[in-house]
Parts: sequence; structure tokens; C-alpha cells
Amino acid sequence: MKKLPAAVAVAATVLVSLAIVGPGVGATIAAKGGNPVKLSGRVNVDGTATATGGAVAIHVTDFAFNPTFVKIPAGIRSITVNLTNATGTEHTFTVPGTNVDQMLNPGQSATVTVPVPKSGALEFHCRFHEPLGMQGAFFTKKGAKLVSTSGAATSSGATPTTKKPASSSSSGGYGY
Ligand SMILES: [Cu+2]
Repeated sequence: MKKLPAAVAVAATVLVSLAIVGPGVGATIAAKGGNPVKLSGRVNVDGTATATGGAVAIHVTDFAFNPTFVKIPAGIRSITVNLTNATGTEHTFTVPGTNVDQMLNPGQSATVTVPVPKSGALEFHCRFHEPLGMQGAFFTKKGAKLVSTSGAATSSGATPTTKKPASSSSSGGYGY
């Protein structure tokens, strides 16, 4: 019965390698790289979809939007969003800078129309659970920057739209 030390050594080795792999993997996957839009704070990512035919269905979950990111096709200036809340929790679909602030009771569905920017990205969130990561965005292209639609809706085409592929600074957009 002198086998114990060997077994302990193996167990210890496994634990150590798990500890080494763990944090590295988490860091690479986390939020930054893959998301088409950079949002501040926590984001529970649950897919990306394109608003085909000017419409998209968004399912509200606890506590994420599915899809989380919605691509705006070229030439589309408003998107019909068909919302469903199949959870047992109250949520909202709220788009800052617009009048879209839809309450969704448990089991409730609703349809809202969201004015979207010609270029850039537009954030949406749940008023109750944004701190938990319940937010997402419409976007025209990967890497698009957040704009305020209150400006975009009224001044369509008034601002110079510089066609720069995924630039990181000076969007030349709608100005905060
Ligand atoms: Cu919510």
C-alpha cells in the first residue's frame, strides 16, 4: 500500500495544468475580439443576425437578447423588430435616443420600429438588466461605432459619410 504518493502527484499535476489553461482561454474568448460592435460594460452575447426585408425577430431571454447584434442592410433606415419574451421576467427593449422603450411582460410579444443610422451602430438594452449584460446593438458593418440616432433620423445624408473600412478614430459621423 505505498501507491498513494503517485496518485497524489498525478492529481496535483492535473490541477496545475487546468489552472494554467483556464484563465488564458477565458481571456481570449471574452467580449473584445469577436463582437461586431464595442459596447461598454458587460454584454451577454447570444448571436448575430441580419435584418432581412427590413425586419428582425429578437427573442428576449434571461438575461440577453437573441440575436445580440443585428446587421443593418445597406439602404435600410428603419427596422421592424418583432420582440418576444418567453421568460417569466419583465424586460424592456429600449433604444436610447429614440422613442423606443417597449415594456415586455412575461410571455408578451410586441413589435416596434427602430430608426437606424445610415452608418454606424445603435445600442439597445433592457432597462432593468443592462448591468447584468442585457444589451446589444444594430450595426452597419463590423467595427461600426455607436452613433446617436436622434441626429441621424432628422439629418439623413447631411453629414459627410466617409467610407473608411473599420477605422478606429474619428468616425466623422453624427457627433455627440
Ligand atoms: Cu431584462
